[in-house]
Amino acid sequence: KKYNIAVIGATASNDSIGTDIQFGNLTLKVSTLDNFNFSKIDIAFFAAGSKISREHIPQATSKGCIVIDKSSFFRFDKDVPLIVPEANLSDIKNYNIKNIIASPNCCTIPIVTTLKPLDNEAIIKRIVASTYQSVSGAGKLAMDELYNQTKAKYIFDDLPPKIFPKQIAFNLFPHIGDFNQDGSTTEEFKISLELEKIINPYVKSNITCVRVPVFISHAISLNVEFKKQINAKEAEKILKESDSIKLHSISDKLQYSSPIDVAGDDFVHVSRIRNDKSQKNTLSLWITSDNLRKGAALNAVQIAEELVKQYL
Ligand code: 2RA
Repeated sequence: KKYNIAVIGATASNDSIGTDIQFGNLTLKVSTLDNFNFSKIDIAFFAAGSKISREHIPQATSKGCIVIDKSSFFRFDKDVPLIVPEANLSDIKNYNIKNIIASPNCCTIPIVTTLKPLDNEAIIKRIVASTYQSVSGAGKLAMDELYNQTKAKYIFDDLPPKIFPKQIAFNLFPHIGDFNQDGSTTEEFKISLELEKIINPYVKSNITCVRVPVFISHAISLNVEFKKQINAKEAEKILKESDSIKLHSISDKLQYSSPIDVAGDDFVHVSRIRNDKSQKNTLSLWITSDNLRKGAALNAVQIAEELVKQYL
């Protein structure tokens, strides 16, 4: 769908002033966020982390601009809808309480895209998830660290970690975000709360987030217990109906997807759906998605499209 874009601007910190970035056929000069005039902007995407969102979003919304925020800063504010269009689009109606809509964590998005249709049918009781998160989730410098550390290893050199807590080349670790008092990490805690806000407040979850030496796309192993009867075949039938999911059925030749297979792709790939024989009404699944697309930018763009379609 094409919309008429009258004004489009790119804004960032002072370090990036004057830099050129491409938007389709346009070249945009980056201006400074400090003096940016939001009064001419209908929708602003904030993708610069919690500190910038906290400091600058109120200034944007006070000028009548609607903000779609990728940071976690407003996600748990009861007056800010946290939206994954495939899962809880109806919550978007509350966008105008604060003129802010939050977009969830890059793992929450593929999880709820997959599980909400199953919840509608069989009601989720408990989710156990282990994530395998690529380094792009931690930004460009983190991608550079994996690249340079890997290269260094091949010439028997060592590049000490700067961005990550441990060596990421040829390694992995269960440490994303900071540690909480109870031993969980902030990343794991956020995903649990987001599942409750999007699916329903009674969904229990246990999450372990792991950083892996992959550049793009996250993978997630899920074990999900339902209140009502459901089996793998029924789940496949339900998920086949979703336009946002590519299902890799056990009857397919290619039975599963890996991060490299899905990088650059807009779908959530669901594979290896199987009955958990240790417990009734429980399924295991494997999902992969491009964390920069459906896990981030694409979800924010989908929110904007729905906003335009329904309200602007
Ligand atoms: C990560 N989920 O992968 C984070 C980014 N928000 O580090």
